[in-house]
Amino acid sequence: MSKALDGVRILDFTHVQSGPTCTQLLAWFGADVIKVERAGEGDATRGQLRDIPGVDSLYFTMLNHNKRSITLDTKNPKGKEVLETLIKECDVLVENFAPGALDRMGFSWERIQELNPRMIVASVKGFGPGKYEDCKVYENVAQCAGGAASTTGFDDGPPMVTGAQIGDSGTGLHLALGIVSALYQRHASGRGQKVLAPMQDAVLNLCRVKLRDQQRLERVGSMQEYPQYPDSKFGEAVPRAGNASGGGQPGSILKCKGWETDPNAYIYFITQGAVWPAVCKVIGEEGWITDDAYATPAARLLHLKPIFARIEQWTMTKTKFEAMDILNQYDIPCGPILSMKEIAEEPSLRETGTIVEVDHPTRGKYLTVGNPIKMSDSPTEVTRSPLLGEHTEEVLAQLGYGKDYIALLREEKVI
Ligand code: CAO
Repeated sequence: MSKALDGVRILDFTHVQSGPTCTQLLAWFGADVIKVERAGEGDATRGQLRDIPGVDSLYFTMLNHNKRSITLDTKNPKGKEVLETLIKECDVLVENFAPGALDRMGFSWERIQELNPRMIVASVKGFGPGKYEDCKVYENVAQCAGGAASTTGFDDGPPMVTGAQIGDSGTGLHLALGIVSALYQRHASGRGQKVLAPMQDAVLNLCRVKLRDQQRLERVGSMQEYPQYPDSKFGEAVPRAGNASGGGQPGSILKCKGWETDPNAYIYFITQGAVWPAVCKVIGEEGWITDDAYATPAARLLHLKPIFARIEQWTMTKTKFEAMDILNQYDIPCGPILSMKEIAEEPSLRETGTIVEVDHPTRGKYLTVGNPIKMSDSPTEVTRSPLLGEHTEEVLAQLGYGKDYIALLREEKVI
């Protein structure tokens, strides 16, 4: 079956997480992704957080499926010449080097345009133009600079980063959308263009609701769905909201049976207005259906803490899965707090290909997250990540280099 991005060739100059997430998605949609790695070393993540000595780490393998790997010293004149050929032959160059690294290598936007005016040059950087544009950035720096950390955690605790890699993988997703849009525009314009996804901007985009709340706070002085309301004071900036829902329907994480020993025996419970009578019936507080202090969403905002404390008395009598089954009978929105162990074993995620088992020649079988985006005409088959330089000769031959020259490049450690 054909794939959405069949025929698109990506020169993948990415490393660590943000860039590789992007090019992995493009590979899953059918693009031929040629990962160019430093001769002898490769992507630093191959050797980071290793669980098996001498074997590509899960960090690397889980971010580089369905790609081909070539090694190339792009600072060597012969290596630069090979890179020029690749630029001429590919549609998109994706990179997430430190600011200025591509220019220092001799491949400015102008030079790339000279070589291939149709080339799309897509970059992840920590910051966009401005006073921080030259800074190197990793995940948590982006979470802090993009507004996520100041708005995550509890009011009486420090700023908190989240386990979801919104700085790296979140930016990679944004960049992928920019690339496919630029490919689409190229059909009409015939030209490539620069695509930039700064990590700070991508995190802020995902924190959009908190900038909404900043403006509400400035206008109104408080926000009734926040746990600070009505007892504590609000300051000048959006406070950390603990586990309160970010939307118009109050929600909280509540203990379930077994919470004393299981750190994940919790459920997220949303007291959606439409199902309030059902909530009252389930927890045995039918009087709250008509009691003026509880009957309307506005009245309930004054008592959210005692309301959730009462609901928790009920959830603590059930496991998170029992509570989920009962609450779903009444259409009450809720969700169990699933551990990574439970997710890894979840049959429905296996069936949809979101959790996939992959075989690797040196590591053996491992679990990975497959393509979370499902397309009816472009199915994804997850194949293993390449070994370092596994496709160097294959790709160079495709580019027209003969066996003797490839041997010379190897001898001179260009590849
Ligand atoms: N051949 C020869 N040299 C190569 C090469 C190759 N195939 N591939 C890379 N290099 C060189 C680069 O040209 C650069 O050289 P200069 O410093 O002389 O310009 C050098 O390798 C190091 O590249 P780097 O600065 O990008 O790598 P780093 O480990 O020092 O920094 C990171 C890593 C992530 C902090 C930085 O790349 C960065 O800020 N990237 C943008 C933001 C980003 O994507 N961050 C997310 C990373 S995931 O958490």
